[in-house]
Amino acid sequence: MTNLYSRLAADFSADLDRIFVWLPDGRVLLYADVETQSARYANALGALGVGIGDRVAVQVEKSAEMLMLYLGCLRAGAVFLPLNPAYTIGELEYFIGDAEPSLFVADPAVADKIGAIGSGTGLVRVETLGTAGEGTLAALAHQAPPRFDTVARNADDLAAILYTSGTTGRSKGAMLSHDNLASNAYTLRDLWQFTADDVLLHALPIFHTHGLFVATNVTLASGGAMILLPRFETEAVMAALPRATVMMGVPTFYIRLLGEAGFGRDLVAHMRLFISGSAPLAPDVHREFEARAGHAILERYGMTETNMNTSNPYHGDRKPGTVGLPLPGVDIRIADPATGGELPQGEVGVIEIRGPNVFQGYWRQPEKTAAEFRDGFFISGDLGRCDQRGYISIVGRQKDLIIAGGFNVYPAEVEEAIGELDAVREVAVIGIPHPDLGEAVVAVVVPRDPGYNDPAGISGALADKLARFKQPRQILFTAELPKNAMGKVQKAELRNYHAALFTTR
Ligand code: MCA
Ligand code: AMP
Repeated sequence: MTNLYSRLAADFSADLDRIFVWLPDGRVLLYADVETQSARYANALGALGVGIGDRVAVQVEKSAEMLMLYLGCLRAGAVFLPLNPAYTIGELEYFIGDAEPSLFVADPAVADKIGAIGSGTGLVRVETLGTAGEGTLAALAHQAPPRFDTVARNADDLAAILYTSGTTGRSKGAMLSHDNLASNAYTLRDLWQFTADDVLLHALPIFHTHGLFVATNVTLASGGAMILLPRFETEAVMAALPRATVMMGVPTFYIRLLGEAGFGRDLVAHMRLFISGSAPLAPDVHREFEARAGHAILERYGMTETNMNTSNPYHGDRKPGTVGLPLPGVDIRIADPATGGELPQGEVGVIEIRGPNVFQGYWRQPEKTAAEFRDGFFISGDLGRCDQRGYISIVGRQKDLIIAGGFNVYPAEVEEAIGELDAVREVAVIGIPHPDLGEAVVAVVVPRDPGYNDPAGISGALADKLARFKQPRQILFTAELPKNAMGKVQKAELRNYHAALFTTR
């Protein structure tokens, strides 16, 4: 039984009258509805000619319908490929050309634009799905039969492809198998002691590992419920907290809650667990949260390519500034970045990961895949150290990456988009500490004309090229960039120089 859906259903079908999703308007979705609606989507996919192994690209706003489509894809053996709704047409062209989906599911409001992308990209078919269950795919699904025999899959067969950007070149599609997702869901369920009595406050996006796999699969694996909010809005989250038992979030969620005078012990007294990940949780935020709320946030560490790797313990010390211990069944080594040799305990090296959680490779990029593994371990690009008790701390990154509000931004991609502009001679993109987002994207530009000083001109030119979260929060101008003897831009120096750009919390 290696189809992820079959494994989840074997557990949750013990009680199909339980609630899976609470919607913001008070409506609910029962586990019985999960069975029938995912079957309808699986049948609709079949009617559209989507076969086993075909990619289904999905760029829609967060909704319970989208989750039913995800499960329908699993059941039909199709490969679910979620995309951030913030991606521009230019970005989408690349994903479509690379993944060659046989179906693209778009938000009804933007379907025309997707259709206009053209056949050159290999796009075969566009259907629509809206948050209230409207759209052509939804209509087809609602009329389709409510039963479907979930197809058998092998452990390594693909369940999903998630695109992740890279330091060089374009995004790579991380191929995740049914077994990758299942192993992680059950490990986390057991470690974090999820049960059918849990109610997860879900305010994360569902096009990434955190909101889609960690939050949703763990809830399904335990037969629990989720309060599905469209996005993180502090007021709505505060209003929903009294009905929840667990929350998962990026550090910005916790920073924003702490910014509310009304946030404190009374609101969260009944909560069982707060989990943080996707970006570093500052130790002072951890401590302030514990003092104010009476809960030690449980920080864990993961990647798109590997799902979750480490977690602070459920029982025992949740150490601020650490990402905890390797998950059961996951091997982690701290290696010499140059040689791959394992380093003595306490030394800083690159974090390398091996286990059933580690992906199947990058879609159609065997060389890139090979380059990121050694001795069977995946090279994360994160720098860390392990203490005497086995707790791992992430102390830096080998990869040139900015994490803003839990979203990853690769400077090379932003530099390329800005560097193409006529007004720009040279540009360096860096991450600067930001009180709300953790880090914020900043561009330092050397203009061709020394008198040029028009940040709005540059940001305007980026609007159609880059998703909003990748666009710089500030664009600064300078006569020259600091460089080393090899002519390489000294980003650390630039970061230090601009470190106080954003006011403190
Ligand atoms: C939104 N904007 C952003 C971000 N989010 N800009 C930079 N960084 C961001 N993260 C844009 C909006 O489009 C908006 O643009 C403007 O910034 C102001 O948005 P604001 O209202 O302040 O933000 P928000 O919409 O409230 O969003 C902030 C957020 C959100 C709640 C932190 O970014 C979020 O939900 N992040 C979670 C990301 C996540 O799930 N990552 C997991 C990746 P305009 O003003 O033009 O409209 S999975 C992963 O990393 C691994 C596997 C793991 O370990 O989990
Ligand atoms: P992505 O591949 O987009 O899913 O992002 C994964 C990256 O997020 C990791 O390689 C880390 O750099 C970072 N990350 C995830 N969780 C944490 C955490 N708890 N602390 C620090 N960095 C994290």
